Amino acid sequence: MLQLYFSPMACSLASRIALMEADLDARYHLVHLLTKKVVGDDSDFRGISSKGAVPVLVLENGERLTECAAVLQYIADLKPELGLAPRPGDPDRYRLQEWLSFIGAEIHKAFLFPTFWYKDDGSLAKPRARIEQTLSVPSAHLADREFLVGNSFTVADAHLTWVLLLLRPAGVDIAQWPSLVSYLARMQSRPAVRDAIATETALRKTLAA
Ligand SMILES: N[C@@H](CCC(=O)N[C@@H](CS)C(=O)NCC(=O)O)C(=O)O
Repeated sequence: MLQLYFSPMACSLASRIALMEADLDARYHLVHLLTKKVVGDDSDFRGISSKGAVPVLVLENGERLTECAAVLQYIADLKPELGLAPRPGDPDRYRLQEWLSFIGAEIHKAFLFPTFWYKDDGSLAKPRARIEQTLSVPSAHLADREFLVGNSFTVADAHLTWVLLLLRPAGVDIAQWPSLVSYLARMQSRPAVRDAIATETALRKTLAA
């Protein structure tokens, strides 16, 4: 069985959404990102991945795959008939990779990561200013489209959904991008997305308690 190392409402949420959209069984291991401990057996998460970051997907053959973009495409390719990623060779596959890279590098690492991990001693002013310009890209793209790539839900939508959910806790008002507001509502109306978020919201509360 697949196994996912995750932390509640971290970027690994996109992988959980993808697994649930694909209706794939997996064993989930909760990681405390500050202590780098796997909750339950208290083992050192760095023994699972030297990167110390989620997601880590343990494949059926025991290999471990990291990085959202790779993990998401791997999950999508387990059920190609669902179209969670355009098939290799389809020009839209590159569009999917284009979005996964943009979300991972320009939104997650350039903005969300420093906002949540570093003390705001004034150094966050630049990432904050830049996020408005960065989010205007998916906002314009989604003004007349339902999904990021093609005409159906892909793992790029799972990734962007996670990013948009974190905007409010990161102190950014999503209301300034009406197309992103309606996109997020559309994504959250999907049963798999809704259930994944509900599960991780509940787990996050447990961790905080
Ligand atoms: N480039 C990685 C970034 C993964 C990442 O930063 N994950 C965060 C959670 S959203 C994490 O585990 N951070 C802990 C750390 O870096 O120490 C990816 O796209 O998967």
